[in-house]
Amino acid sequence: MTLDPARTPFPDGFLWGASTAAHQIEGNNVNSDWWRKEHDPAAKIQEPSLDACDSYHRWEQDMDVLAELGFTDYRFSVEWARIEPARGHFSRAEIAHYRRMVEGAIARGLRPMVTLHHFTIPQWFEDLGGFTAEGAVELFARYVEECAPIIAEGVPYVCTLNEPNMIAVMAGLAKRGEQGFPPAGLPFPDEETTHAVIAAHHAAVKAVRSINPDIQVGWTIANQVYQAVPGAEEVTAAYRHPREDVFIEAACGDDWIGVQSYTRTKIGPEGPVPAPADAERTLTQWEYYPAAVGYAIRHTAELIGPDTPLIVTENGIATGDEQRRIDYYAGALDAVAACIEDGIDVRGYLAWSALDNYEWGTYKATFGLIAVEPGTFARKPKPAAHWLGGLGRERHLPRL
Ligand code: IFM
Repeated sequence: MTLDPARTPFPDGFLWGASTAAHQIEGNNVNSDWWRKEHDPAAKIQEPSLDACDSYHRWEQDMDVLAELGFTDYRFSVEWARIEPARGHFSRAEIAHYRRMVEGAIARGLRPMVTLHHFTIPQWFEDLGGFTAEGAVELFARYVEECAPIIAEGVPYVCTLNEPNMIAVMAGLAKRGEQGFPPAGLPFPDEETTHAVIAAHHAAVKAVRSINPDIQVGWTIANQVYQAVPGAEEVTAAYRHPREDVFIEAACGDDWIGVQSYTRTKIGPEGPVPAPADAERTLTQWEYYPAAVGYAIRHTAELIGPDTPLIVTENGIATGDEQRRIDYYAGALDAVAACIEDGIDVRGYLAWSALDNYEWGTYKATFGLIAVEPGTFARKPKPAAHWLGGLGRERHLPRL
């Protein structure tokens, strides 16, 4: 794939990075709800996270590799279950650990984007009832305030909660005692959880701004790219609203909003329509559809309006075919560039994920730009990592 020197749509300061989440890469997150779930046979989780990528100890190496590859930004999350392993006990050591990570990123020329909550919660918070428990929003806000030493200096972007719509979807499944997702589309989100996470986000935005008003704070939405089969436009809008739009609307007034997309979902008059049997699928069984991110950006921008910048905070593919991974990123970046050329304020592109990691129940769905050898934890950048990192340096787009 040759680069087109005439096509450099990315503005100065564009975030060019990769994303991770603590539970998926750190290993031994023993005080979290997920750790307990992974060891509960009734939860029927394929495999536990165990040591993950051992990034709790190897974060310096992760950052070295990303910086050497040419990336300028690194999104990682701090783990509430480590910072507050027991209610009201805040670990100074863990706070210092995450501060070292922030400083380590800056020292390597990587701007840190810090996510405060990426799916996992402390087990004690889960025992209370999670986000819908009495006082939960205040407990989350208190945790955010305690993160001040981590984020107060040198952190340009903070994400409060990652994919709140998926949190509400998972809560809906759990409340109804259902296991697994339907063949297409998403289960109905729990409405109480939807309200609770929106309240938690608003409380967290306030807390972050009082820590440092210069921090750009927002949250990141899982965009499913619902595409209406002709005639099903109203059904599609009604299907999408509780699963996505309500969370985008709740970001009004934030400093930015995160777009996270991987594939699309077609909606017909009766609801979601599975992709045809012969459609190309990735290791997560999602339809291969690199254009998704462009649709996700356009829908988000239309809903939130021109005053809120967008950042692609996750986008990528689970595959073992390294050429297909590059093809996917090339197609996705082409779509991102077209959005920028059309005047949409997209400020960054962060790939999911920096490393092959724990994909919520399995290590088989390899989303990583960097492979991690089981047992030795050796990091090995894949061709897409070199390609994408180099593109970050050049800022020219490939000619497709
Ligand atoms: O791995 C997840 C991540 O934790 C949240 N967004 C989607 C990714 C791929 O499924």
